[in-house]
Amino acid sequence: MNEPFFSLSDPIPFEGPDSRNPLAYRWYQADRQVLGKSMEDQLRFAVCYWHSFCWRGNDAFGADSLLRPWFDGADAMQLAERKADVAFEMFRLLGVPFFCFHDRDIAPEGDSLTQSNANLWAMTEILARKMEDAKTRLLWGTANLFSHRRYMAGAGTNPDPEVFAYAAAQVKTCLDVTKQLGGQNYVLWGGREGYETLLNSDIKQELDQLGRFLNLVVDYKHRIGFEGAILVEPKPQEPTKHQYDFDVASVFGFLKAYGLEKEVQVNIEVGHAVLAGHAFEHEIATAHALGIFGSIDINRNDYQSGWDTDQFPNNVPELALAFYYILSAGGFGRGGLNFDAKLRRQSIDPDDLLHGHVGGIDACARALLAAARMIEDGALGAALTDRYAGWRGDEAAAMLRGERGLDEIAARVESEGREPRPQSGRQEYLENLVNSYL
Ligand code: XLS
Ligand code: NI
Ligand code: NI
Repeated sequence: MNEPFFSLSDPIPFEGPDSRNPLAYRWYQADRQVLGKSMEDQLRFAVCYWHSFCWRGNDAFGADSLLRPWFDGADAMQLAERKADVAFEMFRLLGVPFFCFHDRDIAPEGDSLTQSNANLWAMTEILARKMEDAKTRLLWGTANLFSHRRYMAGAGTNPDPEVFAYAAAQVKTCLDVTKQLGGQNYVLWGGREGYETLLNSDIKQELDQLGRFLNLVVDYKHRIGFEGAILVEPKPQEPTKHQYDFDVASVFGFLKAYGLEKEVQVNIEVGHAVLAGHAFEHEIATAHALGIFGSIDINRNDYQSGWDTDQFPNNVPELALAFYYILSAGGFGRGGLNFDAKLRRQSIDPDDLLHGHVGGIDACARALLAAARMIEDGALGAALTDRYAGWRGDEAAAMLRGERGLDEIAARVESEGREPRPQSGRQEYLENLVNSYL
């Protein structure tokens, strides 16, 4: 019997906004109905395995600061089991409905691909057994195609076809495992699918490889009858200088070019949007506009640092706007809200993991309530509808449908002789309106 890892044994209770208990929910009440669904079903929270249970607190200037009982020892599989025990203990304490992992987070890499696969299947069985007694389900699985040195020049985009093939083999097993565990989605984040210098990188060749790689994944998904969505996670840079899946719009262009825009959607991460110079809600609204919204990785970046700091989310007004765009477009569907967030390097106590998640969950719950008020009140939506009302006229609609040529439009404008009447964009009014719901 192992020592308990956390200080709590009972799940985090809901105590309401007035509670001073730091390990209680003040806003997140799983079964509270919001816009016709429980908070749990609206938000579909997931804990990510890598930051919570695999990261050692190391950074570019210092070694491990987080010392966990499953980090070092002779038997890697035993350590992986101990890690899984703590993971499921935390899922139970938080009451989260989902989790996410990389293949190498849950099971150690072996000396050969065969050995790595055997480790992965053994751990898959162990997780499957744990899931029988837990409410927590798998939101998505993904293959780690960026940590091992074989992937230093990319996986699908590697100049060496043998690395491409190795990565394909790794994804095949990871998809099998994700399906076996009932995963709702499968994610590909192209951590090293980019370049450090153009001097040694052939963009056309690498994009063709990446397009082939993704087509192979989609094809295999259909062959095994995996019902989850395939999601690409955009990020502009880091670790590479440039990543091909730069942002949502670039991913859409890439999907179109390789015939995948109906097959693949996006997993949007707050910190990656910020790195790309976008607001998070910009990425969400763009994905909806292009019909490729899938899921989100929730976290926050330090706005001054210039890298992906993966902090726990705590900014309610920012989250509220993001949720407004997600809910207005129909909510998460198969997607969810994955805490791709890690502790700060000095937060070395086990319970710090609980504080990070409780705060993040509460900030999201509070933001959900504000977003629901925006939707229920309808003033923001009405202002938007109003702004485009002109396009509902017959002539305007005919122009948009492509039924008028440039010459016909020109002739009409000249014959009518009317000057368009500028209208206020009302930005300050709208911003004040948003604040009134928070
Ligand atoms: C890294 C990414 C990564 C993906 C999963 O920046 O966010 O954690 O979510 O590979
Ligand atoms: Ni992520
Ligand atoms: Ni990230």
